[in-house]
Amino acid sequence: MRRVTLTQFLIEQQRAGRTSADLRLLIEVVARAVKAISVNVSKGALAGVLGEAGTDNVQGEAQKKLDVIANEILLQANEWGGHLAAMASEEVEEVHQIPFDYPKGGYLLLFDPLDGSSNIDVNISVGTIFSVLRNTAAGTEPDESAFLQPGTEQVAAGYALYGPSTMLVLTVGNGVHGFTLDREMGSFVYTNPFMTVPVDTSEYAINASNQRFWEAPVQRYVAELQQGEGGPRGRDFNTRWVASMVADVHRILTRGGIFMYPMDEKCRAKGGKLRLMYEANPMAMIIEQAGGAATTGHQRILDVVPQKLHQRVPVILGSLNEVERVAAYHREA
Ligand code: P6P
Repeated sequence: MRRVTLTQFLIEQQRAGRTSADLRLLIEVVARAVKAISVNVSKGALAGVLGEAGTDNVQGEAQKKLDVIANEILLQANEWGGHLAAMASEEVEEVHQIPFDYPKGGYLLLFDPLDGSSNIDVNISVGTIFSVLRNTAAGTEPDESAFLQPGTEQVAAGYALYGPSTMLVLTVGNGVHGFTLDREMGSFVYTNPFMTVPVDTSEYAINASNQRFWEAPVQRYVAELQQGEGGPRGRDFNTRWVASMVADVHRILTRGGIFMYPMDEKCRAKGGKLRLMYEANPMAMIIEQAGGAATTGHQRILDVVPQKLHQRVPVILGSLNEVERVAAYHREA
């Protein structure tokens, strides 16, 4: 069977009026950057990129952590293309402006360059998460306020998963589509059209070591799951926790499930654990586009109006019926 690549998929989305030429270019550039990150991630200890920053590599340069390298790859890949007005990264406090000698475009790119990087040193899957907004700011240097748009304003969202295979999962608002990197050809092959989240599941993902910190609705929900067949849910449930959001979300997109990093007493002071703009929002767009749901417990994640670029939110997402159950328990509390 003839293989369709990411490039052909994006040209066909543009031909159907679902993406602009600039958005297509932006996604192609991010995909190329993700391939470079995948090469670095897959080298592991062979490339001396593991462990903490601060040591010197063979050239005597300051050795950088892999997430710093991933951040630099994404920034440098996207600076010159002329499709962006500015960028924001989990790794960088301030908005990253496009260098003055490059043209600017109409989009804002936000990303977590290497999410789950604490798993790198133990060779467990990690990922890159990205979100695209339209630039609404006047002037040539958008500041933080230009980025503070609710997740409903995203024009595209996606992630790369550096697992046994490297995959790119993407939505431009017309369903969720998965691509697998063919390392020999160096191209992303369209392997997973219209990925959907089953509305029911018997699998849940949460860091159970935080149980004593959870709020009552989550305590109630998880306790019912743990009671299994003899409890109010009438069936046994299974649990998974990779501690790499991209891996957990990808599993849910592939076979269903519910992922929870809810508000708890430990992270309350920070507003939650996960970041809104470049973790929760892109994943929420993907999950909703795949027929699932994503809530803070009190409101739809995509409706949250951001106050700060790096703000955190509680995240409960995945199979529609389970997420709605947790949201109902919050309403009843
Ligand atoms: P914990 C990784 O650091 C991350 O941001 C997400 O990818 C992941 O879901 C979560 O934190 C894991 O948190 O508290 O279980 O280590």
